[in-house]
Amino acid sequence: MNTDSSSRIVDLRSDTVTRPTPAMRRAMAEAEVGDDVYGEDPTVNRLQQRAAEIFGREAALFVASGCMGNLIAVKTWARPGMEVICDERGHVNNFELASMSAIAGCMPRTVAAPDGILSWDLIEPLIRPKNYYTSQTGLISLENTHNMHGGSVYTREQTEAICEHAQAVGLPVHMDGARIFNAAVALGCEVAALTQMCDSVMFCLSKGLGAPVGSMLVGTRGFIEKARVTRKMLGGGMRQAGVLAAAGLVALEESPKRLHCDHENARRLAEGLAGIKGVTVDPAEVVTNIVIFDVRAAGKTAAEASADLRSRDVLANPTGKYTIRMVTHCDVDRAGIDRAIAEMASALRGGSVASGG
Ligand code: TLP
Repeated sequence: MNTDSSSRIVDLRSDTVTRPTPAMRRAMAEAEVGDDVYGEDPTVNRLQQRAAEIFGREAALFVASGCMGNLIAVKTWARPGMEVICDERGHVNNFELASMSAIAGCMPRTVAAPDGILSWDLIEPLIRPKNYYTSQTGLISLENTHNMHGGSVYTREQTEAICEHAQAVGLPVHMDGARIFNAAVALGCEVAALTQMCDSVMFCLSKGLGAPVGSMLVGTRGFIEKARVTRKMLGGGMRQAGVLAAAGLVALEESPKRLHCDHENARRLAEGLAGIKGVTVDPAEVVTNIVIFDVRAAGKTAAEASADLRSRDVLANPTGKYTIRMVTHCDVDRAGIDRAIAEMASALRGGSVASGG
C-alpha cells in the first residue's frame, strides 16, 4: 500500500491511478541515464532487455503509453486503407480516439465477442477476400485481460487457436496486453507462455504494475526496429527516459508477485456488491482486478450512483447508463474495499453521507 494513510479517498476509477512506490522513487532518483534516441540510455536498455527476456522475445521497446504502443503496432503491421479486426468493445476500438484511423489510416472491423473473447469462428468471416476492390485485412488485435468485459481472460489455448489460424492465412496477431500480468496470474501461467504465438504484445507498466508512466512493446528484432521508427514519428523519442524506465524495472520485477491480492480484493468487492439490494453482478465472473456492476434495479443511473459515491470519498467511473466499473490495485487495501461496499450500500439506500447510512 502506497497511499498517504491520512487519505480517506478510495480511488477505484482505474489501476492507472497508482502512485510510484518508495522503491520506484529511489530507483528513479538514482537512475543512470543517456539519450535514448541514440539508444544510449542504459536504464531504458535494461528495461527493454528484461521485458524481452520475460516474454521470451528478441526485443522490446519502451513507449509512452498503452495507446501509443497499440497505435505503433497497428502502424507497423498494417498499411493505410487496411482493416484491423478487433472486438466491438475493445480498447483499441473505443478509447484510443480512433487513432488507428486518424493516424494509421486503418479501419476497425469489429464483432461483438462473448466476454470480449474472440475466436476463429468470429474472426474468419471478417477477413476480406484478397481482391483489388475491397479494403484488405491487415491485423487481428486481441485484448487480454478485457477491460470492458470486467477483466475477462483469454486462455493460452484460446489465443493459440486464433494465432495458428491467422498464421495459416498470413495475418499478424497483436495482443493488447495492457493487463497481461493479471491474466497470467489468474491463469497461473507465465506471460511468455500466454503470448508466445502473438506477433506483437503491448503491456502496461503503469496499470496494475504500479509504475508512474510507460508501456512496452515486445516482438521480433525486425518488428521492434520498425516500431522504434514509428515511435519517433509519433513524437515518442523520449531522450533521458531512464528516470521513467527505472520505475518500470522495479514494477516489472516486483509487482506481478502481488497482483493476486488485487484479484482477491476484486472478488471480495464483487461479493459485497452482490449482497446489496439493487446491484447486479456475478462474483464468479470476476477473475482479475476489474468489477463491472449494474445499478438499474436500484432505480439510479450509473452517473447518479457514482456521483453519490464520490460525495462519500469513493471514486468509480460509469461505463454505461447503468453500469459502473471498479478496479482494484496496490493503493487500495482490504479496508478500502470494505468501505467502498459499505458506502455503495448506503448510497443506494439513500442514506446520508454524514451518518454513513
Ligand atoms: N485503459 C484506461 C482507460 O483508457 C479506459 C483504464 O482506465 O482502464 N489497452 C487497454 C486494455 C487499456 O485498458 C488501456 C487504458 C490502454 C490500452 C491504454 O493505455 P494508456 O492509458 O497507457 O494509454
